[in-house]
Amino acid sequence: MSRLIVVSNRVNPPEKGGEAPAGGLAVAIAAALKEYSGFWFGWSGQTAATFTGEVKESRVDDVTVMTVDLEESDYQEYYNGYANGTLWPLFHYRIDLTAYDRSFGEGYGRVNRRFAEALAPLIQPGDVIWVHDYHLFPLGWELRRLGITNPIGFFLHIPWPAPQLLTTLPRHRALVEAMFHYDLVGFQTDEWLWAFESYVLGEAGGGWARDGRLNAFGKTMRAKVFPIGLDVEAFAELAASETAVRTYDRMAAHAAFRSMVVGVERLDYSKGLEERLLGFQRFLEDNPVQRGKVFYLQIAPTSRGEVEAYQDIRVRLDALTGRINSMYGDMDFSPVRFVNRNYRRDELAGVYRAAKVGLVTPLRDGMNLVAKEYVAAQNPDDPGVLVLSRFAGAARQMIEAVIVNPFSHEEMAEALKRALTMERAERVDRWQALMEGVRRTDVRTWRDAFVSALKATREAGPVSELPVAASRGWRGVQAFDLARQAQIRDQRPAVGRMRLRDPGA
Ligand code: ADQ
Repeated sequence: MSRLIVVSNRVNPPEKGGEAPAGGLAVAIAAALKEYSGFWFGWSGQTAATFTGEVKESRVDDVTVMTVDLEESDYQEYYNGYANGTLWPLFHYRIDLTAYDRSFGEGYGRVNRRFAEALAPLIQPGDVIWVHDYHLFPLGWELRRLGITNPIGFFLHIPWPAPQLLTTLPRHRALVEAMFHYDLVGFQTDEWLWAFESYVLGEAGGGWARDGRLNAFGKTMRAKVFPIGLDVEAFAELAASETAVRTYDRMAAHAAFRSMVVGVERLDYSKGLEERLLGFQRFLEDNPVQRGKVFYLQIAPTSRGEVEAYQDIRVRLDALTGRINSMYGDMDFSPVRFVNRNYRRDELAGVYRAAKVGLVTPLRDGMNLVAKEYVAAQNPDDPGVLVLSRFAGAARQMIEAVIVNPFSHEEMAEALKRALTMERAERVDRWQALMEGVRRTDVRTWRDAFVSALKATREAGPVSELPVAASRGWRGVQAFDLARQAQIRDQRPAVGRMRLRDPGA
């Protein structure tokens, strides 16, 4: 079997039961590497006075990792700068927070070149290379420049922005052109794929080959949807562990005679935490009978604290929490608990299970694994209700959740009321359908589908037929939009696994 080389910005396999923060990407990649031979390559998380390119090898929880240190200026320009100061906000539709600084772009290009130069000597014929996320768009191109001809795929964990937003980025064409040096590019949902194709057709004058591959910049590649999922078995093990059960008991005792609503995410403006607090406030305002009977626990550890846009979120959330608690609290009760720290994943599983409502309401999110974890942790006989933002990639699959628009406080308040008062039979119906989807689209399905599509794309050889010329340009995009919309409409009933009674009817 060929080796799999996974490349991502940070290399941090989550240690079993470890305290280290485990992002969705880390959890998913570690699960993928345990079953393939190969290694995980990326930044060690350390900075050095000068870049040496020395690769350090180690084993973490059965995964071989190869890491390089970066220079301090790399860290500032590439990581804090271009990746998290420019691309992250732009790709989450926040052009108001997007920093366009020439030095950031230069640092980003430099680190991608350095990664490629350190990685290239480790690649053997027959290896399959899988690059992850927005930190590394140009890596495939850099590897090709160094003569690497192996199959290389790229998966984007975050949304892809609409062309109208992407074109605000200086040198946006170079970024998209870089993607045409991969054999396969994967997106979380049809919506992000659709936005990417719109750019390729409308801005880059590209088109489709007859076999469905995309052609632009004189190159051909395949773009496809691969929704990421959980390592369901590992999560079930965590949820059944002693720590999870102990945490559940502790939280359930705490929530006796009261219902707990839970939110869990990194402290990030894309996750909609302020809007969520305002929605909860509105719920208390509109439903006096619920006051004192419900509390909302928000677990949100600090992330990317060196990036300016992240620095004042905590202050604003503290102020909002204080306001709601002073308005609706009592001598012995606070309706909002805001906890700014990481928890072990087994503890989180216990907290999820004790919560009557999982409130997952990002303003924009590639997929969102917390939504899936919340569902996977529930008691099948008496499950809680998932309230999910329509702007999370997960909402394209998890249609049996209570879907909300997080920008509307009224809608959030109504959704909370509906979730907290939902009859057991309906909760069970919804949960069964959601859990079936979580199982069906787990991390193994995601990994295997991507790796086999990457190999198949390479085996299919060069495209023999020219692109369909009629689909080029903005006129082509209009026709394409209509066709895609019809396709999405047609797919919806197939995605839904049950028809729910409409409680509002
Ligand atoms: P993230 O933005 O990190 O991931 P998400 O998918 O929700 O978002 O994953 C978060 C992970 O971190 C979950 O596994 C969760 O359990 C864990 N976590 C969150 N808060 C924690 C805490 N306080 N303590 C410990 N663990 C915590 C990016 C994209 C997503 C995409 C994933 C995977 O932004 O849209 O779903 O990659 O592709």
